[in-house]
Amino acid sequence: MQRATHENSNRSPRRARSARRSRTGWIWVAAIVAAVAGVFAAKYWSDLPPAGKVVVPGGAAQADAPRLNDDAAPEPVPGGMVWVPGGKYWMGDNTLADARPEHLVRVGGFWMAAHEVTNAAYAKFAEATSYKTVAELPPDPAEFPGAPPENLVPGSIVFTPPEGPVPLDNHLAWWSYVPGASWRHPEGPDSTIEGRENHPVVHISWTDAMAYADWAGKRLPTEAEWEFAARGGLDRQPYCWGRELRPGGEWRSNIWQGNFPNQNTQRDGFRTTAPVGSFKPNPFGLYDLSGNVWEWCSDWYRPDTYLYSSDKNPQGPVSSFDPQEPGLPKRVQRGGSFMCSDLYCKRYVPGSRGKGEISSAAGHIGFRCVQSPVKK
Ligand SMILES: [Ca+2]
Repeated sequence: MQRATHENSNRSPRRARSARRSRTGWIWVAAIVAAVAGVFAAKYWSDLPPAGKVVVPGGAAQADAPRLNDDAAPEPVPGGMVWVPGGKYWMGDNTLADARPEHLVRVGGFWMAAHEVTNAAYAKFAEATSYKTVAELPPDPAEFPGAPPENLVPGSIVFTPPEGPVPLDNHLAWWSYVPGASWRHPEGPDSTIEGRENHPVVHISWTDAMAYADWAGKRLPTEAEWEFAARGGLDRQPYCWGRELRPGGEWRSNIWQGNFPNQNTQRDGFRTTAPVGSFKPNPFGLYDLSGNVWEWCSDWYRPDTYLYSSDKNPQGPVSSFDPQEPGLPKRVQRGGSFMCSDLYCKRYVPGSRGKGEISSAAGHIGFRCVQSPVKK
């Protein structure tokens, strides 16, 4: 199952890179820090409610039926977006430690992009603004004291599948820091996005996603909005499209088939990213909310968010805390990616949560935008 790093390499890659380069000097420090953090994390996670013993905030008063708002979609319709009507729904997943308890939440209606942001769309933004993503800029030496200057080069984390089966407790067996990798060069400097214009943009950090959203006059979804949209009006179904993983034998999202991480049988038709809209949409008309690429949300991440969160348009906690990497500021990611495998990470289901350090990117992380209706 997913850990801080699961199939998602969202420990800060720049920090990880610095540590690797001065491994000898840091190994004992890292071991001590990990031991202390582990003890702390074990205590912390033991305080989270166990599966099957969930207390619903608000008690019986909240145990009424979920519903969809029936307000008509406001005009005009923003291009490429679909109306998500809002309403009341059961948010969360009691089978996952950081997604408990399932609880009733109200969200208002909003527009959501039908697709993840594509390479073509991000290219327009980059051309108009000359914006450079975090992966395209050299790391700040102040963040990595002691790192040799020649090692402070732009780059990002790229999935590099091993030759054969590997233990699933060490993500470094399938993730590599590749100098020159970025959204323009997803597998490294020799790769391009030519022919992949309608694929989701990847190697996008939270700050890169926010920059695009600001430019576009949009915003990132809250975690509650994202999950409401992903569930498509279905009540507590295990998948965004209903009860079955493959209704009628048909794959409904781009995830991983085969033995992760060395064997990808591509039964769904795609080894890495798929062009947006390659699979059927959910009942709201939204594509790829499950799999393909992780999608950033606006909320800070905490594993205990749902113990305290508001039941009305929750905006997330005021700060982040990840007991697996205390001190690193993390935001929520949702939806899983083409690397999600039932053998390792089932985070492509709608109630599950991911997380990422805000300046960290990787080859399976993208986003989509939402927009609030204009108030009359
Ligand atoms: Ca696939």
